[in-house]
Amino acid sequence: MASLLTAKNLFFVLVFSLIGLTYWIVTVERDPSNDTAALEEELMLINARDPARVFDPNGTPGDMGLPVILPEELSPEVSALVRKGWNEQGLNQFVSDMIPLRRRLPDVRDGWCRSEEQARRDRNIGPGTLPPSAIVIVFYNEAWSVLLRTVHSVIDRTPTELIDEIVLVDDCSTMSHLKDQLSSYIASLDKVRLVRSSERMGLIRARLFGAKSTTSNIITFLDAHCEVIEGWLEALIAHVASDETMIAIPAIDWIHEDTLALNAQNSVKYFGSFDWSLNFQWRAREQRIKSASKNGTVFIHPAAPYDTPTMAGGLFTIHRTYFQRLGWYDEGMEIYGGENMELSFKAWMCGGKLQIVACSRVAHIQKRGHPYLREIVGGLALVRRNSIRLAEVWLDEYADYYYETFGGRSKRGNFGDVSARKELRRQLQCKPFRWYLEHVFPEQFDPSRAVAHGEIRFEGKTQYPLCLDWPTQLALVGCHGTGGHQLWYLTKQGEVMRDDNCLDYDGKALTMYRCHGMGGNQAWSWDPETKLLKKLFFDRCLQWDREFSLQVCDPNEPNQKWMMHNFKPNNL
Ligand SMILES: [Mn+2]
Repeated sequence: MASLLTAKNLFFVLVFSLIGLTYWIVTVERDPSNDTAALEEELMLINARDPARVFDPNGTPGDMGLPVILPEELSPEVSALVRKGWNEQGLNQFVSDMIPLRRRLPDVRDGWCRSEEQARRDRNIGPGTLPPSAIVIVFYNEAWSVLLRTVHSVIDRTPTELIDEIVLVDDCSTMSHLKDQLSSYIASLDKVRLVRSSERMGLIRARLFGAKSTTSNIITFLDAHCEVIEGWLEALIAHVASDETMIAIPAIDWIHEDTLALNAQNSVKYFGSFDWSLNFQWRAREQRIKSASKNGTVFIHPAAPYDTPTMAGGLFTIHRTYFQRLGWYDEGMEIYGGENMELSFKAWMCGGKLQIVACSRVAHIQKRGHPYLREIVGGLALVRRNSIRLAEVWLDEYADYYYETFGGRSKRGNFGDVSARKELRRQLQCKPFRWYLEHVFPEQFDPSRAVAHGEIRFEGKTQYPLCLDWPTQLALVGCHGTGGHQLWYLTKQGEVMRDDNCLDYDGKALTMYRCHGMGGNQAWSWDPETKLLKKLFFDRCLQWDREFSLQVCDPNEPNQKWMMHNFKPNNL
């Protein structure tokens, strides 16, 4: 398992030890007798000390989504507080706490959205005539300021007629501010209802617990660390109101996890994708916009709703009846992870649609690390188990390409009983996964069309077998036979691909680069006879001699020989 000691792994070991150490220092070494008055004084100083850095037009930090940047010099007490926030929340809670629970955000929608909204209202489609939605927000040990800013943003920036109720689901939090303090705070808020679970359910079951506790026909899910933008819910509801099988997703803007600045430049430029490890990914829309305007005779505005093959998972609007018909989530899945893919695949495969409503904008804090999983023993193994259930039920013959990412089908382990989920799929008469790939996500790399896939093994003389490995830097390390960083695909276009990244040679440097699909620096050929891996155009072959280089091709040079597996010449 030499690959365990790759640079990336070492980096993570280092980072986690540092986090552990600082946490220890903060919790153990902190003197509880420190007087809080001095601390408060310093906080006021932070606010006042450097007005150029803490941009603050109305005396309120973070107003209009502007960044709050802490001074570089902080007292040990404040530094400890800042670190504590990061450790517990995966975001800069200290900064969040400085920002009022109700802050203004700019209306970042495309101008087209406001005219669409007005046109709808002129046709008498709007608040008062559109069906209202329940808004379900699950939280677990969320920071007070982060959770309440989510709730207030919804109340302040949503027409009240569109809100059936706001259901806060406490997934058995342990932090004291989420007990009586929260109950009494929300008692004064109109339409907000708090339900609590007496045991940890996990995000997946907690969302369903909240959804099933409402009677609303339309359910909107939000994460507990969001701030909505004017017009967000109206656009979502208007889009699903007349189409029961439509799942509408807002464009997700980014609240910076360190400064809590609103960054709303890019959200509508992406659609939801996935890699063959079944991780959610974003992918640029550019090509899709181009080809739509090429084929179409009707101009489609870029701010109009657009198809997305997958969803990130936390934010969407769905008809209760449709969610129910699709079998809700797979409740055999634990905590979180994989449920977003399940809903995405089955919505498309079973006759529905998934679209991003670009006029609905919700800003979201992407936390660092996985705070939701942190206290779960074997949290990341649970995500894999969920994904295996997903693959078993929905991926057909493509399931094996997922299993190869961790060493194959024999390494699946115990994933529980999926027979009820398979029966659900049969009853709904859903289409095959291949149909989904061809019709919903044609630009996705299809591993069944790979010319070769598996490890790429060095055939020169070495003490033990070495394989091409790419976590963050290209390396040659001991072959481990369990996929991961050693799982490669040779595509029809000659790309040597791993996780959407391709082996790239520009005449000088050999690197891994995001695959661009245009050949050039990323076009290679592999000959199963000579085992040479040749860079086309430069007419050089990949050689390893304690380091990588490209040399004049020589079929008698053992250091230029590379073994690829599952060679399928018909795919050339
Ligand atoms: Mn989230």
